[in-house]
Amino acid sequence: MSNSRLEELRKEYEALISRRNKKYDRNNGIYSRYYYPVLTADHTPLIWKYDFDEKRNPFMEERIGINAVMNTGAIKLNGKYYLVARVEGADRKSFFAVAESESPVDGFRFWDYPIEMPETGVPDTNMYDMRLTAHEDGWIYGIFCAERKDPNALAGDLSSAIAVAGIARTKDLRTWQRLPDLKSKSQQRNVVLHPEFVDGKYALYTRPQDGFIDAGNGGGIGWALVEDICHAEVQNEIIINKRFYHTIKEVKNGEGPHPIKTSGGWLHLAHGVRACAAGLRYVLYLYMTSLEEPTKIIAEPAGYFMAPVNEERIGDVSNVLFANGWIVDENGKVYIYYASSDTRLHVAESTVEQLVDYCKHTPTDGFRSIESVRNIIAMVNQNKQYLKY
Ligand code: M1P
Repeated sequence: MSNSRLEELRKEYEALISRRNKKYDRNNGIYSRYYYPVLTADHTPLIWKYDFDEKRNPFMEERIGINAVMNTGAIKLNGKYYLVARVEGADRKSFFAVAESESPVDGFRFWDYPIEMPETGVPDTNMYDMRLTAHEDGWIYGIFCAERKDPNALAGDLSSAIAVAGIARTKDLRTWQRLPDLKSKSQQRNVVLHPEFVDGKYALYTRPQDGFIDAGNGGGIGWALVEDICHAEVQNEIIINKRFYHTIKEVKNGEGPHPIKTSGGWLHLAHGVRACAAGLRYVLYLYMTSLEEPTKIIAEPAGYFMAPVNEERIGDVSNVLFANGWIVDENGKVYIYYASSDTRLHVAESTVEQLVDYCKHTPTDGFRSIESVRNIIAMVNQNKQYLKY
């Protein structure tokens, strides 16, 4: 029985991995979503989950459960597409694993082994959401959230945690060198390394937060320069992308992957969070900063760029889109790897040109209903020749 069951599992698995993806026909002119998720829990290798030995596993039971595959770092190396995904086990522990493909939109297959990330002197309870940066110093850095129980939690409080930025580097995604965690006065999540030196220093996008969940007084996406990445410390932190009342990023925001350098400025992808009766709603937005002054915002469309739709709306943490990886191809195409509801990973396609056009020509947020109406009136006035009444 077990042999035939294993055969069946293998067939299903190969059919899933080799399934070709397709673009949705309908789009908003800015990007196109692809139909199938690029990675799910079902994409994780059978050899991670099943003991293939019939004697030890006569019923061919799943021995290790995988709950979700989501928020991924992304990079193209030697012509191949690599995702360093957040994999979450049924035991709630997240870890990193590399999936590789010849194509940006399908065919992703995990390597046989997940990443055995080296630790610092302080053990990590959980690790997730790696941002990959091929830095001009020659290393590929992975900065991620390292989570540990709050040592000051009251007895009986088994939930309070501390988030810090873990830093590791590699040349090949296989062998990782762990560096000391980022030192910071506040907790930090969503820390991202800028790909170039700025004034001879490493530049970090930060997200200071009062607590593990609450951004609190942390005013938004921050920026800090660091002399030595092997002993990184946030000393002077400025907020470059602020949160605002009654916007999509009222409660929290966070940098996605590192920004893309374009002739018109640095193009950023980020997530914004607001609260509603259904809980927190996470959407994606874009903004641009100046090439000369990377802390200066030069464009920021109002509202979201992508929000959860259809099945994306439902999952372990519903109503969430989150992205920490994108890849720009040599032909200017951009592949945005975004996870939905902390459950599965999707891809959307655009081009640098389209995204910059979107950033530079979408009205900015006027912060009040009347300003939104005025934006529409201005649009209608431009379209006067097409008016019906
Ligand atoms: O559950 C939604 C997201 O919540 C956190 O993001 P943030 O720090 O911005 O609130 C992270 O845990 C992220 O992994 C998760 O997708």
